[in-house]
Amino acid sequence: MSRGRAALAGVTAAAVAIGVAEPVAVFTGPRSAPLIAVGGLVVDAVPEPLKQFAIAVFGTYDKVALLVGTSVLLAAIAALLGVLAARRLWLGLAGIAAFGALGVAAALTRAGADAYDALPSLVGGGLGAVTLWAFVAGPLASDVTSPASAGTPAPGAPSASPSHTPSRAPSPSPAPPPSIAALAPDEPAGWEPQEPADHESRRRFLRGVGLLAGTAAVAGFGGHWLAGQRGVSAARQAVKLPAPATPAPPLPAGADLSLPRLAPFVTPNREFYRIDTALVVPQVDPATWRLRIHGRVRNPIELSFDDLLARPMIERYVTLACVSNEVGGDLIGNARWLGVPIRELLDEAQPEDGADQVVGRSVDGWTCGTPTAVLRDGRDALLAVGMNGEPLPVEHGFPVRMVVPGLYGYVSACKWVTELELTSFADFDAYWVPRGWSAQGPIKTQSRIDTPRARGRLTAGPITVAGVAWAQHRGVRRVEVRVDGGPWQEATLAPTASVDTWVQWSWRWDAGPGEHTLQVRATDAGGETQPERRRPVAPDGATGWHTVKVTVG
Ligand SMILES: Nc1nc2c(c(=O)[nH]1)N[C@H]1C(S)=C(S)[C@@H](COP(=O)(O)O)O[C@H]1N2
Ligand SMILES: [Mo]
Repeated sequence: MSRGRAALAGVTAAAVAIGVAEPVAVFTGPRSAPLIAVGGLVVDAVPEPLKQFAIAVFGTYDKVALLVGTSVLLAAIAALLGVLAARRLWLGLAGIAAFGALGVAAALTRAGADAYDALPSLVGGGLGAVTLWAFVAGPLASDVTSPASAGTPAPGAPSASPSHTPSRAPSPSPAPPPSIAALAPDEPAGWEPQEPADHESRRRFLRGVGLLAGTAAVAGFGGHWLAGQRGVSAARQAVKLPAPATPAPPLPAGADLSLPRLAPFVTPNREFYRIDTALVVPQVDPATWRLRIHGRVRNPIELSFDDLLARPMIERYVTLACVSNEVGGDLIGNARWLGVPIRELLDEAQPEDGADQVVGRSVDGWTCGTPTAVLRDGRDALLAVGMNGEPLPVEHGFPVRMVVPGLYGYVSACKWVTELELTSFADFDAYWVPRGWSAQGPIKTQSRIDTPRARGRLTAGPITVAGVAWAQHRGVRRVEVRVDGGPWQEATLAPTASVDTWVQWSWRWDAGPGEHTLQVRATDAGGETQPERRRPVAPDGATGWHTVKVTVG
């Protein structure tokens, strides 16, 4: 078998393995599909600098990049396994078995996994192995010259070893001189002499590849689509949100300056940034959802979704921000959230003394650690069910998530939350802490220039410079702008909803021709001004002044 054919056989076997696993995963859940399960392991294991790189380069599309990267790597390994299998069939089969085992292990070690989650990898691995065998030593093997010949060699039979290849069945035309055969033992199939038997074998091989790859694709994409149909979007549409007992105060007139390119005061749900470690969005059925408040509490509580909806709800504008947001970045959004104050639930559960951390745990096992004191200090920390008047979008945590004003998302904003566990910071590190991020994550004061854009070309004359600034739960007192390192000039702040939301600002600039540098800085209500010093996002949020260069003509 030529090296090219062997590699193609390996890739086809891998495609069959991954493809047929998908329809099985329709029954066992999308996270048990081998590609997703192993991808999840990679997400959790990727060294932090690399993940930073991925977030920076691919933005919120880092998951697609990860899956594509994983697939390319898998294809390369599969090609290698095919070549190995052509030499020693058992080596290739052992390789497939190892990958199947990896898939099983990955599926079984995910949060909330059960024994059935092993099935997609087992079925996929099994059929992948049969495929490899069929190409190397079975009915599709290239050195079986006619269907009537020798029959089907058993796995591991001599036909799998390259030494067997030269002694192929006699052919009508003279065989190539041994010297040539010896010089080029692994020539691609297409280079071989056009003997009828060879021709026939190549056709059979290619037909096999086409048929199996096609089946794998249909099974893979079909299964994936079917699994999507089993999601919770229908259940989400059926949710009737209660009216808030305390609605959000109406937005003050002028909170939204409605300037082109300026972020709107309320971020529409479909434009709201999304950050999480989930390779497939968790589908949590509100009918079976439960929230457990447990750990170091005197009175553990368990709530159903209906229990939660029956409680008085409040509605608040809160600006959520990601610790990975670079200076000037857009991993921030402002929404009107509807939910139950976490404080009230904690009061009922009665945390023990010293239980200074509340660990929010998601269905997918992700955790965040929030100071108990922050959740009880009177701010509007919510178990949210509504976002801008709709049930939470599935990617934003349906049916229930945490929203805590003033803290970065990674320490507070648990999506698809199912547990609040009272513990202490000394006793438990949440997901991002052992990965190098600070256990405490108060949001740093920041400001951003939205218009004009960096490298913009403008006409001389009056120009409105505008953007947003935020210092959640402290509030923004002042925003200043300067041009070309000149004196700081105070911008006009638009009215805003509360200290928990960002604020829009604007400043009239009489722009003269030339290259100019615009800079912005904000001061919070406590009088603290953003430091000039640039710090990276890790471990607890970036600092520095957003700086934009423009050309005025
Ligand atoms: N279950 C779960 N919740 C999570 C995360 C996650 O990875 N998994 N990421 C957090 C982070 S880092 C941020 S910034 C916010 C983002 O919320 P959003 O995607 O709704 O904007 O969710 C938080 N909640
Ligand atoms: Mo984040």
